[in-house]
Amino acid sequence: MTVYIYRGGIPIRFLNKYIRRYWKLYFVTFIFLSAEAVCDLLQPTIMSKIIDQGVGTSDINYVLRMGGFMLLVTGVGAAMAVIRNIISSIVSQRFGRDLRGDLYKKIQNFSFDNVNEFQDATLITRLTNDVNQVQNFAHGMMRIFIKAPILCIGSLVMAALINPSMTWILVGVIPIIVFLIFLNMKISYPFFIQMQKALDGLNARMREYLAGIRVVKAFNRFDYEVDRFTEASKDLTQISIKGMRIMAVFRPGITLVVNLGIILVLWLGGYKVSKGEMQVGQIVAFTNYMTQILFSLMMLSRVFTMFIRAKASASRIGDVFAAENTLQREEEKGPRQAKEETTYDQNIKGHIAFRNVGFSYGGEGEGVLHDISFACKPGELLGIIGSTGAGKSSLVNLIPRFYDVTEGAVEVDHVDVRDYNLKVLREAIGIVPQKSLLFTGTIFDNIRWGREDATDKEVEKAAAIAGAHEFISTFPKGYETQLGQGGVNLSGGQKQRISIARAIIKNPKILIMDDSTSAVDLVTEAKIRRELQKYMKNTTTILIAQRITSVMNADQIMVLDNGKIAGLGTHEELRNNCDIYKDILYSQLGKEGFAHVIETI
Ligand code: DCP
Ligand code: MG
Repeated sequence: MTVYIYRGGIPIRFLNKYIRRYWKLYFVTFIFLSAEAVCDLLQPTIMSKIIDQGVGTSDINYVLRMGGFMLLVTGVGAAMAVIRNIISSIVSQRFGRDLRGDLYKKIQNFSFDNVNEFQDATLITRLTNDVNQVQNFAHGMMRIFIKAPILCIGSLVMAALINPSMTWILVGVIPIIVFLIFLNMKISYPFFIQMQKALDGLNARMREYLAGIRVVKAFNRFDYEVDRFTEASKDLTQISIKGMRIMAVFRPGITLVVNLGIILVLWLGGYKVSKGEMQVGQIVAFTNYMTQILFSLMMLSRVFTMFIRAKASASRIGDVFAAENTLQREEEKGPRQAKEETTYDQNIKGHIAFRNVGFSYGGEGEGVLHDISFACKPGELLGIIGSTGAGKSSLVNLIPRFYDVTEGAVEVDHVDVRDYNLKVLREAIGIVPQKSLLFTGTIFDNIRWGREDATDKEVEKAAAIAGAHEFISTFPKGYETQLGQGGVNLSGGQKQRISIARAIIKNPKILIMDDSTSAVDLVTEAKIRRELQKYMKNTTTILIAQRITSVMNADQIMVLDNGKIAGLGTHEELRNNCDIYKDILYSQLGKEGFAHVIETI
């Protein structure tokens, strides 16, 4: 499979858009942050003045005056912090919302190839955890980004103003701390990336398990699944522990360096005080500035850790944004340009033609379909039969362009499907997928999902054709019955019939039913078929089936074998000419025995 992910570089250019959108508010928070920093910087100096000039000389008035001033500075700082916090929360929440929304939209537009490439589980982690990481960083920036450097440099300057002769202690300590922080980041960066990957693995396991919980229980494979989950969980734990261990070494290391610096200040300061070169208050202020420097550097390192995580997350999000939609890619590559707003919609009659179609997933490998050619006139019924894996679903998926052909062309009304506006094309096609998927909501909503403006009567009519009206009526709440996620409170056959109703309410020109009645009993299936023939006369229908009885009456039957057409014709023709068809026929007639009876029901 071709991979469209950027492996090199950091595709985080997508962030520019949000930076452009929010930079003004960011700027405002930076102003507030700077003001906060100035307030913090003033405190130790004021304190040293109170100690040396107020307490030292017993000047109570001075103490009160400066104390009041200190209170004012603190108050101003606190007020700034509150306002800045409000703004930064709003901005980061909005930023997260926008990013998540855009990402979701992008994923919505993904072709099936794209989704296969990323897999559901990683898309979910990217949509949730990765967006959160980036959002956290955006928030962190507004809390500390400007403040930390101002505090750090400001403390240095203020300390130098108090006593230049001891500033060298600070000048010596800062580079050591910076170096330690840098080393910490360099070592821990790969772990964060691994952590994210391990989290993906864990999510994938969990999703698979939950989706298949019934099978797991039925096969008593609970222990096996638990083991697999534990395995994934262990991976995450081990990597996290390694990452944390590095933190555990560096954090105290940094504190140690600073404390050594403070000891040096106290020791040297004590000596200077005894010699009358310095005052006690100045030493207090000095150690205060020292801790502020430590504090600001720690904050900076926090921002950097956040940055590292956010960078890893952002490039994972960037991969999604950078993934080219494989369908669009085809359009750009080929000579054809998608015609905007083509007016085919009114006129699509439902003529389908495959011209020497070859197809393989991801455009590589030996291919799933080979040299498929056939045509269906509007209103015709084409039955497709063939063993599992023959390529039946793959063949019909080419018509609504879930995938694009690798060779040849698929035409609807003599126009290449790649020349249609995708929306217009899909509007004309109704699909009942092989695996029925219903949504949370009422039965009514699920059927009307096929066409938003369908009336109650139309919904009922569609349900009746699909053979669903009968069983829906037996529910106490009828069409208002709530379905759980995936429609768990319906039987397989009931789900299939609702999916059929959902497809036919669209009144499509082309109806594709991919093994849609496999879970329906033979009598009901025959009934549905008759109804379809009656009401969908003008709809070209492609019916994939396992049972010959399902396709016996079709205008044409295609026998698909290993991606090739092994026979194409009516039941009579194939019965005489196609060996594979004969085999299927005899095996099924032998097994079901009564197949011929079904026709007469
Ligand atoms: N295949 C693939 N990637 C997919 C889907 C299918 O590589 N996303 C492969 C698996 C099969 C081949 O393509 O070897 C044909 O698969 P189909 O789903 O088209 O097969 P059928 O629909 O005929 O099988 P079934 O009757 O089981 O539905
Ligand atoms: Mg199939």
